[in-house]
Order: sequence, then C-alpha cells, then structure tokens
Amino acid sequence: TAEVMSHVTAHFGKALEECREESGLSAEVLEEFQHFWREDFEVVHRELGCAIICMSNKFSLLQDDSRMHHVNMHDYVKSFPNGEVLSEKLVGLIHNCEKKYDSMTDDCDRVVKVAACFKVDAKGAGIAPEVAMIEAVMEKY
Ligand code: BOM
Repeated sequence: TAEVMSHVTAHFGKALEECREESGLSAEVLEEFQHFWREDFEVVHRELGCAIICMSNKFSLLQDDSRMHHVNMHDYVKSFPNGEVLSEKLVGLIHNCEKKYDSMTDDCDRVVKVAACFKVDAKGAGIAPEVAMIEAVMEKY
C-alpha cells in the first residue's frame, strides 16, 4: 500500500546524503529523496541511478551484479509496519522492470531506467505514496 511505501521511502531516503558525493547527484536535480515520487520529477539522471545503487548497498538490497537481492529486499520491506502486505508486490514490480532493461551494461544507467519503470508501475498499482505522506513519517526514522 501507499502508506507502507511512504515508510519505506522515508527510511531508504535517509541514505541519500551519505551517497551524494560518490554518486554525483546534485541538490539541483534531487534535493530530498521523497521528491522522487513527485508528479513533476523526471527519473532520468544517470547520477540518480548511481545514488540508488549506493543507497541500496547501505541496506544490502542488491546482489554483486547490482540487481535486486530478492530475499533481502523482501525482509527489508517486511520490517516496516504492515510491510508484509507490500513486500511481494514491490519485489515483483521491481523484478519485472529489471527484466525490461537487462541488456543495459552500465549499472547507473540501467538502475535509473528500472527506477523510472518502477515509479510508473507503482502508480499504476496504487502503491505510490504522496510526498505529504512521506513527510508525515520522516521523523520516525
Ligand atoms: O536493479 C536495480 C534494483 C534497484 C531497486 C530500486 C528501485 C527503486 C528505487 C527508487 C524508489 C525508492 C523508493 C523506496 C525504496 C525501495 C527500495
């Protein structure tokens, strides 16, 4: 659900500042991670892909090939309140997007395509959070 997704985004987003330097993602492109879900934010910058890889690695959510680690992602999402209602859906949506871009060899370029696909499909599935929902739970993490 969107409510659970707001918790996951709030927690995941806390890793952004640790990853800014190495990813090269400027505040002009993305100031706060929760803006990822804004209607007018375009998920297109290679540096965002690099940042998502770096952030995911802080929580061991990727395999060595920078594809999702299914078990760890499942466990990560389940660790949030009501997480078990979202985890399978989220893993399924991300994996479906990974399959579409599997031939891309640059990890940062590929992951930003996967993230853009995930944003579209999460909206379609009704699990995309409103930015206000994320802001309401930020202080918990
Ligand atoms: O193949 C690479 C897999 C990368 C998975 C991350 C895609 C989604 C990142 C953008 C949105 C994040 C919101 C919440 C955290 C989900 C882990």
